[in-house]
Amino acid sequence: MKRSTITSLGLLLMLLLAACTSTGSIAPESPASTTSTISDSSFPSSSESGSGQAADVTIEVFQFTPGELTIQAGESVTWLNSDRIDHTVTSGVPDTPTGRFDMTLPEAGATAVVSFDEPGTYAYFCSIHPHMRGTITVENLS
Ligand SMILES: [Cu+2]
Repeated sequence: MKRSTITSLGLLLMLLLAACTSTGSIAPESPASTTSTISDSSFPSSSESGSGQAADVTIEVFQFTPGELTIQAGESVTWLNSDRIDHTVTSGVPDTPTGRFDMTLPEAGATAVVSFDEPGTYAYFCSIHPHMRGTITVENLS
């Protein structure tokens, strides 16, 4: 009776010691590996955006930049999506699209080009995020 109590006490001590050593060896490793994973994934994403595309209007952080652009008749406008989500370049305003152009730029780096031959003011927006608006003013060649 007494011997079995001693044996189970010894087993308990061994289990406690084993538990202490295993948690002690895991703890210092996990914070270090988490930190390196975060910095590894954030570095390539910031360097990817410099693709060298010649864009007239950049779509970035839910905005057309510049929001107002003036060109000469016969010139074209290139839009570049720098966000990692879909945007559209849709002619008109959200309630009344003109149907002149409606392009989806599905990812970062996607571009769309529209040429403007007729002078005038062309409003456009993003049909996914209607608060995103822009204007192209086409001036007559003189
Ligand atoms: Cu959008």
